[in-house]
Amino acid sequence: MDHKVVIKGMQYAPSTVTISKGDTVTWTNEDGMIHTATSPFPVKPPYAWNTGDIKKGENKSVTFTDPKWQGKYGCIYHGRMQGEVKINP
Ligand SMILES: [Cu+2]
Repeated sequence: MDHKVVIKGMQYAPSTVTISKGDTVTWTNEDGMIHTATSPFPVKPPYAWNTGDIKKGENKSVTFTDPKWQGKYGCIYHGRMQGEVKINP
């Protein structure tokens, strides 16, 4: 299953997505600046997962094959952006 998150106004919407293992989350950036969706939060390497740069109008997807990838995530460039992926057991 694919879950969609829109990035707009420096916020992830919805801020929390609850998914099943193996599902995909797709982020779409509607802001004029580049964002990422990157775990863990606070964002610092080594990353559990990372969309890489998402430019305006672009989509990037991550498939959550590892339950340990659940938790809060943020943006590499903007420290106050915060979202969360919950993975059902
Ligand atoms: Cu950002």
